[in-house]
Amino acid sequence: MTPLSATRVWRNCNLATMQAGETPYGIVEDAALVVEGDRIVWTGPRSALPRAYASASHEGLAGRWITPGLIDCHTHLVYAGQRAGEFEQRQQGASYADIARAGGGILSTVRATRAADEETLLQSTLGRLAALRREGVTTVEIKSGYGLDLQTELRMLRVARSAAATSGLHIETTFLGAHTLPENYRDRADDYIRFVCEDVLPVVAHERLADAVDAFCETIGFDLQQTERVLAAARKYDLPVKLHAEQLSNMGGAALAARYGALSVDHLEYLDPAGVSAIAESGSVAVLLPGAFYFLRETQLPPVAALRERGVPIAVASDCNPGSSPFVSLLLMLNMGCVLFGLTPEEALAGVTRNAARALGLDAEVGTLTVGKRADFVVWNVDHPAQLAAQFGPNPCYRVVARGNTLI
Ligand code: DI6
Ligand code: FE
Repeated sequence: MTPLSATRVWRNCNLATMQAGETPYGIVEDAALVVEGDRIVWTGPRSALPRAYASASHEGLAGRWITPGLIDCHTHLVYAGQRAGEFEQRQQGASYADIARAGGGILSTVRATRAADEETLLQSTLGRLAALRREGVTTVEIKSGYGLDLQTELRMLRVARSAAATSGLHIETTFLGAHTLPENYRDRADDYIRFVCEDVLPVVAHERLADAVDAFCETIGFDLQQTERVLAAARKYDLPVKLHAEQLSNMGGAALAARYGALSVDHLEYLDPAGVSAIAESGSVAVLLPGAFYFLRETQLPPVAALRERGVPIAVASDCNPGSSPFVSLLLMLNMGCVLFGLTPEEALAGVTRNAARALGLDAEVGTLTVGKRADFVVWNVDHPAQLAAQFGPNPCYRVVARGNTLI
């Protein structure tokens, strides 16, 4: 990391500001970007660069493109172990739900994560964050949910918090105690929800370990009533909510979350028209997770056309986790969002910048190249921003700047 310096000008570049409603991608060609400390203070065509910046330190970028720092707004990347054996089982015909019901799936990662100490979890987390960062990610959301007991849930959230300091990335944490039913609560889901809401969430809130609360509303997760108890408990602590909804079946979770003003509703393959309307009216962001759709070989597509038609902001995230989306690459998700879900490259890029920021409630701070926002941006070796979604392989990331610090 280089230290903050006063004023820096980046020029001979093209900007994809990703501001809504202007040119596609918010493109400004032959542009300049000026940073003071950790803020963007000027953007525009180079010919209009104020003279005041003439004596500042300049870096020419030889025609490269700058986008906002990428934002992965849905991950489960604090965990121990791996589940390649389940992939073998699925390729031999078992389903994700079959494996979960047999005590594998999320519970298998719970066993491994409970057994791992804080330092081990931190090191594997930092490795995954470094991989995201190398591809231009500057903000990451990380969920708990592989502890399902007080100590391990707290440990996961603490690891996520300390990873922020070490990685230089902005990390938002989400408490996902209601991820699945732990073995010691078998057939007692209501009791477990009581434990999550009354014994764990108060500690999480008191220690300020979570920025939001999430739950898995699904046949292999929690039903609508149980989910609502979690969302109501979050409200008591003034924590915003989000929800894993309609991933494997239509439970009505998205409409419920919308009633609670959810920042986002995530997955959504089985979302029905009533759910689309509920989200459209609440202003929640629809977070699409093409990695899980792909890896579980799902066939039910999220209703992208209906979401588009109703003007619902769409985000794209990795869902990085060892079971349903073991992919530590947001650029790969851009491509999958386009090829599998029919997003345009511009929609996909908005989904990992502007709309992902909104899904985290951070849209005043990050997500577009806008004067006053945090100086989080990426310089790319591409000829056009669509290339970021169109191709995958040689990493096009040339430079990553977060809060004005050059990370790469
Ligand atoms: N849905 C998912 O895709 C992840 N969690 C969830 O509720 C999967 C988590 C896992 O399989 O470990
Ligand atoms: Fe998830």
